Amino acid sequence: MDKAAVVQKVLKEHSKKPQNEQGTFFASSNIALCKYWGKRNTELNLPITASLSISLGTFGAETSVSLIKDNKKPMDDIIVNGQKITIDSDKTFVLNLINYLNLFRPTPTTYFRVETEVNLPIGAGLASSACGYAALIGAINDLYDWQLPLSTLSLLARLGSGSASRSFWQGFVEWQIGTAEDGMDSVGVSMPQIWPELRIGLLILNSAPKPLSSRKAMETTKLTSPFYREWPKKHAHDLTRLKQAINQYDFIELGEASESNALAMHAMMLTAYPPILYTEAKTITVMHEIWRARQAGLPLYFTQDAGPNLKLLFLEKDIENIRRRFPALIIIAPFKKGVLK
Ligand code: 2P0
Repeated sequence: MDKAAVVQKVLKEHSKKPQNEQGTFFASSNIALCKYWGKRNTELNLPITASLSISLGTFGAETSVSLIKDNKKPMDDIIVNGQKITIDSDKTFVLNLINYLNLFRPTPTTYFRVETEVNLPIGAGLASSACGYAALIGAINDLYDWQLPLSTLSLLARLGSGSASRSFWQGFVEWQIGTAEDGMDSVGVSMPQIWPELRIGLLILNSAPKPLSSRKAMETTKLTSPFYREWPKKHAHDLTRLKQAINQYDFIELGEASESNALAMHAMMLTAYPPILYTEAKTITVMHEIWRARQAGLPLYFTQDAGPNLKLLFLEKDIENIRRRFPALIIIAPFKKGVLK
């Protein structure tokens, strides 16, 4: 089954006739504590393992979508943070986006104007594709007034980018593997636990776009790393630990399981061919700082995605101590509104 067949199945009773001039939607970004790394179906972005994330509140993408009426140029208008993005400026990004938009056009020759404001560095492993595709399908749903439930938006967002399936809720979200071949049950599910003391720190060490996309990197890892066959086992263990930690509000367990999961993912990448290393010298320096702080009694952990930046995990009570050590840290309280200054 391809993406178009899935979309047809999901939207069989919905028309592609715009009901609003413009559709808009905001989606928070999310950081995986137990990672998605490897697909069982690359067409539908169906994962080999489940994954579990925490949402980033006000950090994300606000997108508006409308149809271009005077169809002089046969192309979509894509504007990100006020800048027009063309195939010449970012080929992969634009082609992926056009292919996704093809699934939702009223006619094959109707084009979209997509305008997005993202308040995160794009392409630097800070999950901007997650909030990007989630906000896009949310805005398309609003344009056509489909009123789809969030779990269906999650399914449709996954066709654009896997991690986008987790971007429709606040707090902890599990993207379930599902068993259906067409992926109808591979969607995000929100967890009820609220943990007001939990803090996420974004430590941006390099905001340049990453040289290798996660999409390519996870496929290379799956196909060439001799350790990939161990990943589902290790991952299942981490996921069980993490869910238990969340249920019991056990921060040490949450930190240990998350950090270990991220390190295993990066260790595995290093054994791929060609080897993949997102970690930079600065990343390692900070890891050592975190481990030293922990040895000195500070409950501080990190996770790392497809880039050199680190996301720190800690509790509200240690905020001043951590801010002193990492003055550039952007601190997010995922269960409270707004960004902490
Ligand atoms: C995650 N990452 O769980 C993992 C950890 C990066 C590191 O999901 O090919 O952009 O579009 O489904 O979602 C990034 O991969 O990949 C990602 P596609 P995506 O957050």
